[in-house]
Amino acid sequence: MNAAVAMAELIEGLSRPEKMISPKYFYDERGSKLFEKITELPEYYPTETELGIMRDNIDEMADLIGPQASLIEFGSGSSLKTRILLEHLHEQAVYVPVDISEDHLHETAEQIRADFPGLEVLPVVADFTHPFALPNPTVMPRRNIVYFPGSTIGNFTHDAAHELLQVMYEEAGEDGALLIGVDLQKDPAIIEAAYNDSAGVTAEFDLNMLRHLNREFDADFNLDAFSHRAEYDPDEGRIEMRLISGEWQQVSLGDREIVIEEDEAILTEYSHKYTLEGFAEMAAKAGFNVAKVWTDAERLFSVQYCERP
Ligand code: SAH
Ligand code: AVI
Repeated sequence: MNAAVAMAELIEGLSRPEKMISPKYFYDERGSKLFEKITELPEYYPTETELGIMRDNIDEMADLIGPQASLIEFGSGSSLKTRILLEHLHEQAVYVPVDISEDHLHETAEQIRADFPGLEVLPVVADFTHPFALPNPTVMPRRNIVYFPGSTIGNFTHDAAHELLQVMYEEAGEDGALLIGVDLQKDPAIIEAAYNDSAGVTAEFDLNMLRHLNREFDADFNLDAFSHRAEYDPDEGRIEMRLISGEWQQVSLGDREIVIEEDEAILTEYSHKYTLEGFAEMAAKAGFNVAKVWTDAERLFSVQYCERP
């Protein structure tokens, strides 16, 4: 993303009555590695559960997707779940991982290339909340499948999620579909534990956002003063993650001085949890019909196949 646009976006967020920074700033190289560590934590149920759903239903998924598809993955990270798909899809043609975390994306794309010879891998470094161009594959795929695992959709407000689904609807094209991981509402204690792990990795991940801004945008947040807080709001059906400053501080960012009061919070992430009905309604507003839903036995998480009717 253009640095001036990013700076303007950051300053806008930090000038709101409640300061906020978009969760996309978690993900520099270190942030991507910390997220990978989160996915291995015993408390962080989404990854293991989604992987289980993928493994248990992969043949049905592969049949629905069909042969010679182009898989366009939004927020591909380490492409962990994608590997299950790539191993089972019929005559898989093209893989287009899209991610904002540049070095991590290229490293992952290299590994995928090495492990899947014959597959055309076309990584795209982009912020998918802004318009971006998709590369042209050498062989025309039969259809586009937009893949959006991990419940990253939950990190967007309902309005922003709706807009993103509309973008995916366009990217999927006439005969395309969306395969998406959606975390479900459940006992808040399970959810809160996932975002307040005992090893403190989520706190480190949260704080890494400010470390990233200090390095990349020449800011000077005093990291030592901040602590991590994650609470589930049952009315909104979402985790809200904040960094709380234990001291008054004045932070330089671009040509601005941002004052942060003692005990003031910066909102760093929402992670919405959906009901199946709630997600189907939102998908329908963007034009998608949820044709198939797979869940685990405890109904913690879902993977959903959404078609353009
Ligand atoms: N899909 C993986 C990773 C999820 S973490 C999984 O299921 O485990 C979220 C990923 O989305 C990260 O790799 C992050 O770098 C990427 N990401 C977050 N916001 C983004 C944005 N606005 N544009 C592009 N990538 C983004
Ligand atoms: C990427 N995203 C879906 C994760 C989530 O669970 O909302 C990010 C995360 N934040 C804290 N832990 C994991």
